[in-house]
Amino acid sequence: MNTLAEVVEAVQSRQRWVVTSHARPDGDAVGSVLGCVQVLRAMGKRADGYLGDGVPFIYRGLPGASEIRTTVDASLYDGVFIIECDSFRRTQLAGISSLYSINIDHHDSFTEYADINYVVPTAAAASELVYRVAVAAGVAITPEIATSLYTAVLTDTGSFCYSGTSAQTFAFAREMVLAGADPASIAQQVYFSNPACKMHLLGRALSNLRLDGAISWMHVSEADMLASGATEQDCEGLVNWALSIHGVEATAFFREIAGSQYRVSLRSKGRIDVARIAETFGGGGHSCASGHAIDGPYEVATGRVLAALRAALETTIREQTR
Ligand SMILES: [Mn+2]
Repeated sequence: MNTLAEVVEAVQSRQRWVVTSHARPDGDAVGSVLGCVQVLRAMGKRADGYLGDGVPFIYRGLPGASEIRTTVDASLYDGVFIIECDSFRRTQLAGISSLYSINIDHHDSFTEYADINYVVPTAAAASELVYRVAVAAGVAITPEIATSLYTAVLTDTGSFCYSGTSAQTFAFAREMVLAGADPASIAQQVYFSNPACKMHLLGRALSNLRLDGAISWMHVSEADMLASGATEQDCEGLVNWALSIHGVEATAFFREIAGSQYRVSLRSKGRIDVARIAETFGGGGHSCASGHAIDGPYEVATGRVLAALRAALETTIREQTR
């Protein structure tokens, strides 16, 4: 593992940077990339933001979002700065693995695949690490940088609700507000600007809600997606509705994708470590929020995932009553 100083030195010793994050980007991925691009430019570098899947609708108002591109010509760059990915492949950007690489991440399940690796699992959002880089490099936080980094921490903590949220998280958020992030207008943009199709999809997902003791699950099929006019990005966050039920400890959200496969989002209120469950299916994430893919058919996929959740729950109960 490398130090913050080594990250800054690595940036300073190369001139042209690709800044990127994972496919199906969430608020942390988008906000951190946009903030990082500005930080690197303030360090005198050429820096451009790339996201293999583009910027989701609700984040297109962020400063610099319209500049983000989806494919990269690596020959134009000296290095790639990768935010919260466990591999080059997670970026879904072709050609970048030949570049000098920096990996910054805050996931519990991480790998040290890059030339420089800086991972802080106690950080509530990757954007906090971008902020640390900025401070270490002596970069002043502009209102634009603050807006992007605040949006990232707001969304990655579930509006400061998830268990990773600490005094350190609020200290970071405070710095962003002092630097010019406007909490009310950012919340308006992120939480009160949903496309109508997402609400129709939510209705279908909720009508598929199932409950068994402390575990809940729901799914959306390709037909649900089609009927509601929704796209992949409209699935983000739906899983939280199934977790919001009294007495539910963990939940699974199944999204049907091509070829009888399912993308699974797992969420926990804290007693069950869902990162460990996702890892057994080839995925990963945080102890309270993780994901993985699984082969169908639906009954087989749900059977396997629910069995893993029930086993984890039983283990937790046994340990707590011991
Ligand atoms: Mn994150």
